Amino acid sequence: ESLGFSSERGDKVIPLSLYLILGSQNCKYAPEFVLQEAIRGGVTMFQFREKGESALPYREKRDLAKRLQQICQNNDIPFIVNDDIELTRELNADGIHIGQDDRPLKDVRAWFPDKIVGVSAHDVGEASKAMREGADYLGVGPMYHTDTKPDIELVKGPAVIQAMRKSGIQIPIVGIGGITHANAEAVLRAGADGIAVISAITKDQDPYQAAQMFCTDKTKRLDNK
Ligand code: TZP
Ligand code: MG
Repeated sequence: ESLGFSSERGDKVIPLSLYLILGSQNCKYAPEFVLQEAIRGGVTMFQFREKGESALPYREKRDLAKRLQQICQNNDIPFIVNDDIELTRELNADGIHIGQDDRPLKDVRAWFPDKIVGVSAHDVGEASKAMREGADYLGVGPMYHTDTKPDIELVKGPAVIQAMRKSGIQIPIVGIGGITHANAEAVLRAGADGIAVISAITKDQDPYQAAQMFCTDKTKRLDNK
């Protein structure tokens, strides 16, 4: 059965325009509410990233993941799991996102040939390698300073995406890290297919409106590419 994000030829269609990432640790309100509202506001893809000191233990993490997956399924958007092979399998998620220090891409690609596999890349070298090894998309950052992730690399700015495009990286790219309504456009202009955000949506008083504001003319998010 064909979902909205997989084409009839079997190619993966990855709707990166507005990629929301969250775990319970990021949310001002219940994660289910935040996700539901953000999807209503225009979020096109979702990643469950339960991480850090206050992260839930496995069983609760899995139960929350299931509820969020159901919301994604109801709205026909991909449900991606951050860096958890077991959870990806158990829920039959649409995809998995891995960082440079997680399980090797070659293995993950082989285990999940039909799922969306995303990889974090911080420079042209990491991006080229991930592309060669079959990543479906790249998360590139941090674009700007962020307090959301304690162990971030140095701020790269949108220029790193430009450099990746110049060096022939053709696969979908999403910029991440410190992205707000004010700076999203610069990330897209640098050659990103979309933006990935946590706090700009999860910490907002109105997650619906926060998502929707990324989709307005002001930031020229959608349909201009
Ligand atoms: N990877 C690089 S920066 C970052 C992650 C997960 C955090 C992004 O969060 P925010 O709140 O959108 O800056
Ligand atoms: Mg990781």
